[in-house]
Amino acid sequence: MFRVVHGDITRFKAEAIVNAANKYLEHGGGVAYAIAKAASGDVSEYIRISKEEMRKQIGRDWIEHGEVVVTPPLNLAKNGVKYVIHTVGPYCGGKWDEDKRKKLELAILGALKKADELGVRSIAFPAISAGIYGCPLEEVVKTFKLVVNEFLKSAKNVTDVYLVLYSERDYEVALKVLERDE
Ligand code: AR6
Repeated sequence: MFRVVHGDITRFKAEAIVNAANKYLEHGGGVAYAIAKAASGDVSEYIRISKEEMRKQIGRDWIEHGEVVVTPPLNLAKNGVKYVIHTVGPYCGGKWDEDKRKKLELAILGALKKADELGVRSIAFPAISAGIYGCPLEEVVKTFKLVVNEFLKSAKNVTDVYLVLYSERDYEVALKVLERDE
């Protein structure tokens, strides 16, 4: 099941939540800052943990589209969160093309595959790349819809995937995209 919901991902109850990170896991703004703040209270400490895990899990100081890093939920465990999965979407700056779509697909799929591997049943995503990275929200939601529905056909553990829209307006846009059959 794929569903769009209106809310704050730092309050959302799911076994895994995804962070719309940058490739260095700096968590300087947007949903990344909000997640780091909610998880640890101390954003620079959560950045330190993220970078340490990135070195352990990836062996580098940056991630490519499709690569993900998992960090502990700390305070977000109160929402039933077991893992925070960091993924990096494309930078669009208002533009959209096949290359950006492909990078977003990789970013979404990387997090879904990791969650499935970890035995997670429910996972919540923010609208990756639709904020500071400036990708058109409609295209982002369309990409989510296609990637998630395809992924769910062969998932072993993941059954519930949520796209959490922070603003009422974004939520309305996302609902409209989902209602279209394309
Ligand atoms: N819950 C759910 N969604 C949220 C929340 C929240 N608490 N806060 C913001 N959003 P962005 P990006 C929405 O900019 O475009 C960071 O600095 C927001 O309205 O967080 O992928 C990273 O470190 C938007 O729809 O991520 C990177 O440098 C969506 O989350 C860069 O921003 C994504 O917006 C990544 O940019």
